[in-house]
Amino acid sequence: MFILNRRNFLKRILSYVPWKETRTISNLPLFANAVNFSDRTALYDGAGSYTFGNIFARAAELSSSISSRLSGKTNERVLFLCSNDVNYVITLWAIWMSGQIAVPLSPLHPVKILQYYAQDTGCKLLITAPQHQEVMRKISKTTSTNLYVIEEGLQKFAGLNTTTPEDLRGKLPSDFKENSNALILYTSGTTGNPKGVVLSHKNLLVQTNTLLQAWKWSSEDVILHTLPLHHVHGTVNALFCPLQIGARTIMLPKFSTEEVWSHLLGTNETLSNVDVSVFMAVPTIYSKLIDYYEKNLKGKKEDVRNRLKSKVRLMVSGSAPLPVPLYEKWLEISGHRLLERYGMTEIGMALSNEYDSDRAPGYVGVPLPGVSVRLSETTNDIHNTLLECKNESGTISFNKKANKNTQGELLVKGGGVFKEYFNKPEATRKEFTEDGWFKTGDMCEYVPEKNKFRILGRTSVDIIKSGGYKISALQIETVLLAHPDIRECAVLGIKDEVWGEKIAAVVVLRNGAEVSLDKLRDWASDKMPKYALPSELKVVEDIPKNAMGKVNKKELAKSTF
Ligand code: MCA
Ligand code: AMP
Repeated sequence: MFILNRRNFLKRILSYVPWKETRTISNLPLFANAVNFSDRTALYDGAGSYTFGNIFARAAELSSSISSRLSGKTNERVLFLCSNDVNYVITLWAIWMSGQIAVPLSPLHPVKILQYYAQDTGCKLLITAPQHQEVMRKISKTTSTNLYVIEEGLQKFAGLNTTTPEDLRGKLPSDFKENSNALILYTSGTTGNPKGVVLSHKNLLVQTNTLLQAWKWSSEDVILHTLPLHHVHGTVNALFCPLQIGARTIMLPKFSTEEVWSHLLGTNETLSNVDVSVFMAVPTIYSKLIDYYEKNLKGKKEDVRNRLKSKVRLMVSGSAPLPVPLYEKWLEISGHRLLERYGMTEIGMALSNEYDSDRAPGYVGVPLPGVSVRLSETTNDIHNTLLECKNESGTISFNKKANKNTQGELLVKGGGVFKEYFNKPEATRKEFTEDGWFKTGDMCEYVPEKNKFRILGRTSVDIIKSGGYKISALQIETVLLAHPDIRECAVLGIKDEVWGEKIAAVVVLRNGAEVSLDKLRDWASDKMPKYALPSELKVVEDIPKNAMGKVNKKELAKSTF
């Protein structure tokens, strides 16, 4: 399926024809496909607009520098920190073109976490844009890794339209293999440090092409991108899809309610002539957009609804449960039934409401094409299959008559499922059943009346989803326990209308000590990202435990908040 080698690549270039509207899904890896849309605009960011051809050409040039810095070696881990702009795409493609594995970093992460990623991946090169060089110099120093600061003006260069498809010929490394690793994204589990999820080029291609088909992308589309670029949602779903199909991306430097509304309504000062047709976000973003609408746009109710109905064709929600009231409120404002889907860093997207049929609030639909799911009764790590459902090229079938509600842990198989946790064979083994199903740790229900699945919640209370970010309660506890005044602590996810869950810390202090929430957040701010800082603090005399010495977090949440 993934058929890239030098000969095919050249063949593709030679068969280049000027762009025409297309829904053809390509099997070329993400960056190589750019030659099909060379003259088309790929991206708008705060500094300008860029064609596919120029991004490709600039990336090809950068890839040569990467190769020489790595003495021609391939398969090395290259960590890069760029803002949400064209530099990100150029750097990512350049890393891939030189045959390396890209590890995108987030400016939201403090130095300590970035250092951990550099050490854990055994990174051989750091790349950054000038605005992040101070942070990256620290990482470079402490990990003794070379740092490459891409020069100022990279954006300007990428905007120059001087490249022809012929110029692109032969830029691909000849040792590009079907199963080359492409990307490492970090994710938190219930135990230990964050793990690097290794996704191959083939995984990414399967994930991207599945969504292109299922959600009916075309090169006519324009997506408004406002998500972080170190997770699957902001990368595969919201960036790789448009890049792969030749569509355009408007990339915002960060989420802003005002900016998003201005693009959706066509009132943005610089891009008023570019109509957004696709939008993807986490439920917290929809909640914040609704809040802004209530305060600023309610008077233009009809205009807002008409505009969104006529210009936007697809609005997606995911990464966390979409509460039914939020779905309904958004429907009232925009006329759009949010398409909710379910995914995970390790598997990409697995379940999705169907583009053309009902979108049921509270449900995440059915397996995407190529995905199989199981609901399993799990006791002591023994998995008893209750129901199995697969989607083969759009045809959905069950292993038995599915005529009653069935609940179980969700297991997943498919071409998008990751290869491994980087350098952690034992952790990888633990996450799969013996017959190769990935254990998501999410409880799920099939409801025959709706003919759809819905997510019931995590099997572990120690995984918190806040603002769409997955956060390990145990990792926060480990940090807080290093505080000189904290003797004991339990970190909980407390239900919250805007954030989904808020992070709450219940602490027992050492004799005579006093700690306020603000001071605690200050102290922890160089140890964890801002979105993981507790936003509730309760000081207690004692944290109750059961006979096994374990805290019942559900009970603790009920009795404390
Ligand atoms: C920030 N604040 C918070 C939180 N985060 N308060 C409580 N809980 C939080 N989680 C506070 C800040 O301290 C600040 O307070 C104020 O809110 C604004 O902070 P800011 O950082 O500016 O927030 P924002 O820019 O409005 O961010 C909200 C956001 C962001 C856009 C929803 O959290 C976000 O980008 N989330 C998306 C995460 C994502 O992409 N997840 C996908 C992973 P003060 O003003 O007092 O300082 S999951 C995935 O990829 C799988 C595969 C999937 O299924 O998609
Ligand atoms: P992450 O590992 O950061 O990719 O987060 C994946 C987790 O997000 C899943 O295991 C689910 O718990 C949660 N998730 C993603 N999409 C949904 C959704 N539509 N409804 C409920 N939970 C979701």
